[in-house]
Amino acid sequence: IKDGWFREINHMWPGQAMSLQVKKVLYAGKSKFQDVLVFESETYGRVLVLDGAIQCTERDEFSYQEMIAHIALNSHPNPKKVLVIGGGDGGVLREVVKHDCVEEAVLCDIDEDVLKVSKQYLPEMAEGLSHPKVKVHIGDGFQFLKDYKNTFDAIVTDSSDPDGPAEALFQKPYFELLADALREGGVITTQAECIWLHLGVIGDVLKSVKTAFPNVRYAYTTIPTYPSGQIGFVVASKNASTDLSKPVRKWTPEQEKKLCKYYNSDIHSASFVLPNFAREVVEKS
Ligand code: AAT
Repeated sequence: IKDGWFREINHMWPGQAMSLQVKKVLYAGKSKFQDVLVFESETYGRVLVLDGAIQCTERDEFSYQEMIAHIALNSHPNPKKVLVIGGGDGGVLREVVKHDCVEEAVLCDIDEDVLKVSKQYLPEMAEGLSHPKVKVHIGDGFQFLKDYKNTFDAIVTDSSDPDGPAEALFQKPYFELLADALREGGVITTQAECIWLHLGVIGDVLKSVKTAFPNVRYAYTTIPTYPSGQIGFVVASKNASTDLSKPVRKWTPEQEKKLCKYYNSDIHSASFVLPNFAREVVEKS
């Protein structure tokens, strides 16, 4: 933070940096795994930053949390048991428990400090952590998965970027563990970066996921405070014949408006439509 502005400088997006004007720093510390910063911004509400990278802001977090959760859950006919890897702020859990069919949602984040500061400073996201259907585990997502076979209907990987504690969550052995941890018909979504910056990463992740799943797609959402304003998800299912771009369960338009600020069944389908330069990479990978 310099002259009252936070700048998101990172070698993963060289030569550019999202800047947010800071009203007040609320928390700045070092956890066992990463630097943790929370500040009140002038125009985006409160902001959570890990190792210098923006994880969420109160103003636009719903775009990412709704899309990564509901694309997976509405691509499964009856998800009962759901796992979230990462997502320590609780926002994805808040979305997962909106589905009445979900009986249990488990979260595994590596960093308990993220949960602590979220409970203290980001209550509208952290409410997901204390929902009665939710169980929280602190630990590495990769290690955690090794103990679960044939258990979950949907797994959402809401992880930070690949340089840091989340590195293993972008590699082939992780996707094999995900496939094994899913029950028949299971679905995943996983944070899969930006078409403007990370086509190489996206291609590699798609290739790895395709070795473990027969049905693999890339969808995305728009969000001003993630690098270049766009972030995607690799979506995959164990069922080869499901068209992941067509939700198998839908809320009514009235329910959608009540439950979601971003997601609706039209945008679910639209989020899989890619511009030519990205489509080429996704189809080749
Ligand atoms: N919903 C907020 C968005 C995030 S949060 C990413 C979370 O992943 C963090 O809470 C971090 O502690 C957790 N995490 C990192 N590595 C692991 C791991 N190995 N196992 C479990 N949890 C982990 C993502 C923001 C994306 C930013 C895009 N630039």
